Amino acid sequence: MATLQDFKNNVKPNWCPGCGDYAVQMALQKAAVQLGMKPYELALVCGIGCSGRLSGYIYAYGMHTTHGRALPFAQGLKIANPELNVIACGGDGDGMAIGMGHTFHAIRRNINLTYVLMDNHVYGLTKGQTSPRSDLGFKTKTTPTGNIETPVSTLEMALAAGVTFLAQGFSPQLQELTDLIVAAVKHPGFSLVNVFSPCVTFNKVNTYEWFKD
Ligand SMILES: Cc1ncc(C[n+]2csc(CCOP(=O)(O)OP(=O)(O)O)c2C)c(N)n1
Ligand code: SF4
Repeated sequence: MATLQDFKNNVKPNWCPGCGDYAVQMALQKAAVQLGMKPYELALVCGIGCSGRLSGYIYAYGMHTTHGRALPFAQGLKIANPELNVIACGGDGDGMAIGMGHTFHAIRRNINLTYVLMDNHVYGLTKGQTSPRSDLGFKTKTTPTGNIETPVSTLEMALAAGVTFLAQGFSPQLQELTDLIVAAVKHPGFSLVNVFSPCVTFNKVNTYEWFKD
C-alpha cells in the first residue's frame, strides 16, 4: 500500500506562501493514498496557470499541457489507457475562458475521469487579470474601472451540460476536499470538483474569509 510519502517528489512548489493550491495538492495526494493507488496508476494532466504547475509537484505521471487544453489531453489518455486514474487540473481561466468549449463537451461526453477546477476568480500566473469567474466590479489592470461582465456560474454550466458528478470544495477544508476527490474518482464517469482556492497575491477581494462566507 502506497503512503503519502510515495506521492511526494523533491520539487519545491513556487506558489506564493498562502496560495490555496498547496492544499489542493495535499488533498490530491491524500486522496490517492485513500484510494489505494500506486504512483504509476495515477496521471495528473494540467493546463497552464499557477494551478497548472500542480502536475510537477506530485510523484505520479504528469502532463503540463497547453492553456485550456488539459481536458482533451486527459480524455485521450484515458481512452488510450483505461487502467489509469486520470485527474485533470486547471484554473478558472483555463477551464472557463479559453478552455470553456472543451470543459462543456468533456462533461457531456462523460468519459471516466476527474476534473479538479481551482477557482480563484482571477488569472494568477499572468499577474492578475479578470477571469470569467471574476465578480462584477472587480478592479484589475485590465478592468481599472471594474469588471462589467457577469461572471460565469461553473456549477450551472456543468448541470446544463448534463454532469453526472458535481462537487464544490474549499482548499482549507482539507479532509472534506480529500473526501470529495475520493468520491469523484470512484464515480464511473466524468466528475467535476470545483475548488475555491484563493489567490492571496492578485485577488484581495475574494479572500479566504470571503470564500468562507
Ligand atoms: C494560448 C494561450 N493564451 C494565453 C496564455 C497566457 N496565460 C497563461 S496562464 C493564463 C491564465 C491563468 O489563469 P487561471 O487559468 O485562472 O490559473 P491561475 O494562474 O489563476 O491558477 C493565461 C491567460 C497562454 N499561456 N496560452
Ligand atoms: S499568484 Fe496567486 S494563484 Fe499564483 S501562486 Fe501566487 S497566490 Fe497562487
